Amino acid sequence: MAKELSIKDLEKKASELRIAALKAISKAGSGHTGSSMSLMDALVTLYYAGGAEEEDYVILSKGHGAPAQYAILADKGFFDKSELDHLRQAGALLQGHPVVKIPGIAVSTGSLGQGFSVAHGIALSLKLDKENQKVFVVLGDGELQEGIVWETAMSAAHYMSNNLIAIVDNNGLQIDGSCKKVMNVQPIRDKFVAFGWRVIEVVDGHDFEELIDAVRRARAEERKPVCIWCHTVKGKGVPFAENKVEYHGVALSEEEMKVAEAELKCN
Ligand SMILES: Cc1ncc(C[n+]2csc(CCOP(=O)(O)OP(=O)(O)O)c2C)c(N)n1
Ligand SMILES: [Mg+2]
Repeated sequence: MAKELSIKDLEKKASELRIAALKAISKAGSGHTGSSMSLMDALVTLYYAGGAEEEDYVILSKGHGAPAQYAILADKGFFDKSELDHLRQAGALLQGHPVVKIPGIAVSTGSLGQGFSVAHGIALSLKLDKENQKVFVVLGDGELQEGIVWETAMSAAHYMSNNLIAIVDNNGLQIDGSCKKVMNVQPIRDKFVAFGWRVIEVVDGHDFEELIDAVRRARAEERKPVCIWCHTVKGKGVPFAENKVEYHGVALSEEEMKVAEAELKCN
């Protein structure tokens, strides 16, 4: 079980990890800046305040947000922190999307939607083995446009997979525009409820108190798979990149990195 951290500690940890992820992307010269920032607080909650460190699965179905999870896994000692300096280099351990050869990564992801279905497969196998672990799986809102997401949602409700907890990183943006404009995914709550899920809304997906409470409630659900529907800000923590689709998959320049680091250190 993770050691109890105060809300202040969690905020500090998240800022440090944001800097680590941004530096790795910046050094690589490519990677998903906005996407990694928007899911960081949900991941920090799971790894540092949700008990997911040892016993549970944390699967990034939106695999392009990998730098956030890499920064956490390095901090947790799954591999050496120096690996972050080689992100996306040919032959390096840490590639742009998670792969199972990386310690701490259970499922290779990147093709949107697939991680969700594999996560449900793992949840089903845990039930068969009468294991109590939970499977947390993080999806982007644009990712919900994939058909496989709804096939998984339907089967998880059918099999009453209450050990599957989907976290939807609802930042409103996709790769090249708003989700609403590309293909509207709302109303997300109504869709999951119609498919037989319990939905827990997190109004501020960067508020640790709210996130911790949502994870606690999700863990207690006895019959249904749970969707933690988090309203987030793409690029969160880097003011000039917040809510800017232009920073979806772009590395910060050295100059931008300095500004971002100074901002994050003030938090
Ligand atoms: C099957 C598939 N189609 C397209 C892509 C290309 N792609 C990568 S990220 C992305 C946008 C994802 O948006 P969202 O799920 O909202 O994630 P965010 O970056 O906003 O967190 C797309 C279309 C992909 N990785 N997989
Ligand atoms: Mg999005």
